[in-house]
Amino acid sequence: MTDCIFCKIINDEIPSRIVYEDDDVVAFLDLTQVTPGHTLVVPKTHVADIFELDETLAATIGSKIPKIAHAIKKSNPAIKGMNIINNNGTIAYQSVFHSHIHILPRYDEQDDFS
Ligand code: DGP
Repeated sequence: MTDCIFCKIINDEIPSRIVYEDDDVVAFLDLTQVTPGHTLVVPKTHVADIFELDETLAATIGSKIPKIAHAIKKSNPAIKGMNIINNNGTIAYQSVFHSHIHILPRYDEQDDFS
């Protein structure tokens, strides 16, 4: 899709910090970095949200999450856990309408990212 920001990242038309890529998905650092290492896993096929995702593509994306999560955790020993989140629809805080999974590393409570 021509004015989709994530399609532009996938097509290398705008820069991103890619942490993983294969034939099906690309994973890159979220611009806003809610916590350090905040990563988005994005299918290379444009689908807006969970309601456009078929079972095959959903299974493909899901199958990539553990190895990407492991790679992120391995990159920083301070990571203690992760939230894995998928927002669907404006009401659910989706702001980019190309389906994606957030991987949010979590650290000790006392860690200060300000
Ligand atoms: P959501 O609100 O669930 O649709 O998440 C969209 C995320 O996409 C949000 O956390 C910010 C991120 N984002 C938006 N534009 C860009 C961009 O141009 N580059 C990168 N790396 N992330 C972006």
